This record gives sequence, C-alpha cells and structure tokens, in this order.
Amino acid sequence: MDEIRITDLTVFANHGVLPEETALGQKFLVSLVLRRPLRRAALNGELSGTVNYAEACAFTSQFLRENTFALIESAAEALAAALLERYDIESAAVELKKPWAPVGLPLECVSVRIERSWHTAYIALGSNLGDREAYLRGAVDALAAAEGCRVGKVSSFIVTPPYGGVEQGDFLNGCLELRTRLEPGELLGLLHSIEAAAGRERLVHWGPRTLDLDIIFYDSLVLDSGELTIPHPDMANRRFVLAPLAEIAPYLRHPLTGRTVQEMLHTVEGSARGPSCAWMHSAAQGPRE
Ligand code: A4P
Ligand code: MG
Repeated sequence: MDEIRITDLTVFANHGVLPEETALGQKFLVSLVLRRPLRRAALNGELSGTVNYAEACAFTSQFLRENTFALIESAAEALAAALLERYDIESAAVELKKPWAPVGLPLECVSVRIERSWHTAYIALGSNLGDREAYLRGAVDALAAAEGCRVGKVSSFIVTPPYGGVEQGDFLNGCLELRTRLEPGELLGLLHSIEAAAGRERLVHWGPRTLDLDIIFYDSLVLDSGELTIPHPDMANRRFVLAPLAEIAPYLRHPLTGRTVQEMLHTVEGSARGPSCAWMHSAAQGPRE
C-alpha cells in the first residue's frame, strides 16, 4: 500500500521512568509511516484525498508534548492509536527514538518501532431469551460506542430454529462488519463484556442465551489458540450465520477453504432437510451501513 513517511521529527517532551526525565524533559525523534491509497489524490491534486503532512507533524508534536508516558512503548502505542483515529489511514507505524537515553553508558539512541492497523472483523449475533431484538440492537450500539471500533454494515435480523440439539426457543440472528484496532484476544474480551452486560449466563453449552457474540472472521487470519478459534470452526455448517453474513459480505472468502460466504450458504441450504429448514424472516429492516 502507498505510504507517507515523516522521518525524525524532533520533539522536546517529558517521557521516561526517571524523575529527572519527566521533570526536565529531553529530545525525542519520531518517525511515522502512514499507509493509505494515494493514487486519487496524486491524480486530482487534492489535499483532502491524502494526509496533510504538515498537519500530521503538528499533531504528533503536540500529542507528545501534552501527554507524558513512563515508557516510550506507551507513548508510541498511544500516538499510533491517535493517528489511526484522526486520519483516514489503514495503518500507522511509529518509531520513537530517545537519543542519549540516560543509561549511564555511551549510546547513540534507544528506540521502539510499532505498527498498528485497522482490521475488519465479522461478528455473528444471536439471542433467544427476553427481548431478542433489543439485545441485538444493544450489542450493535455497544460495539459502535467501544474504543477502537467502528461498526460497518449490519445485516437484517432473522428468526432461526435452534441448532445443536438443545431444546430451546427460536433465535434471532444477525451479522455485522466491524472495523477495529483491537487485537483478536482484546476483541473477544470486549464481546464477553458486552454479553455480560446483557445478563448472559454460561449455563448450557449451545443453550439459551440473552446474547451471544462470536467472531466469524478477522481479516484473513487463521488462529487456534485454545481460547479463540478464527475463522469460527463451525461457521460453514450454520445457516443462521451464513444467511445474514451473505447479506453484507457474499463474496468474502474463507481463508482456509477459499469458498465464498455465498457458496457456503448454498451448500448448507442444499443439504438442509425437513421442517427445521422452515426459516422465517423477521420484520426487521434490511442491511444498513
Ligand atoms: N471461542 C473460541 N472461538 C471463538 C470465536 N471465534 N468467537 C471461545 C467467539 N468465541 C470463541 O463460547 C465458549 C468459548 O468459545 C468462549 O469463551 C471463547 O473463548 P460461549 O459463547 O461461552 O459458549 P457457547 O455459546 O455455549 O458455545 P459455543 O460453541 O460458542 O456456541 P456457539 O457457537 O456460540 O453456538 N442456534 C441458532 N439458530 N442460532 C444461534 O445463534 N447459537 C448457539 C451457540 C447454538 N445454537 C444456535 C445458536
Ligand atoms: Mg459463543
């Protein structure tokens, strides 16, 4: 991807673990790599289609002067987050150098370099207790309000018969697209906290719940950490996931099988038999941005 680079911007600021570092301050050098498509701005010459690097320098300098961190790691992390929130960019790499860091030995500089990005995740929503639609809408709102998250397309909500053999009431299911700065484990933690706030109790595996939020995809990541499996391991068998997902991302491909959501949905619909396939669409509205 195209990038804008700013190299060794000098900022006098007060980051450090030692009291004299925070009291007296010292010189820092900050370098940025901001990634976004630049072709349109390049061709039409409009500053609005790129990042104004003068403004980005002023913002970075002010951010590092007005906030104080013990660790340069924390300073770089907070600056990357602030840049991702402020500018229309896909990722921000931040290198923060502390020349002549006070370590009692001669050195040129100590530095950290991190890169942080926006990611695209797809979240499946389900509820089969209480006011199901209110729980799903509440989850959409909670994700939209969460730090480092932006809700994109939201599917309509559909009524689905219970899957998995536990006798229970019908579910209301949906899917949404989430742009997020959170790492997968952090995103799972956020989903659990939203479920808990909705009164979710983990009593029966695959049993009734006020709110269930599952990560279906996270970019094209393949992960199996024990705590978290991405893509969701059973998604290809679940019409209650695939039907709403196909509304908002029909051509998205499973990173392991290469099959699109629409293809997986056709397979599940083709293999469905008997009365449990009588799917009803709720009166809920169609997909929204
Ligand atoms: N976990 C691992 N991978 C993921 C992931 N990709 N997303 C872990 C979310 N969580 C993931 O989940 C157990 C643990 O799975 C989590 O703590 C997390 O560390 P849980 O929600 O606590 O337990 P559960 O829901 O009882 O089990 P499970 O396997 O998550 O069930 P599902 O997959 O959520 O399915 N029928 C219809 N029609 N509609 C439904 O929505 N939902 C279920 C539950 C059953 N039948 C359904 C529906
Ligand atoms: Mg779950």
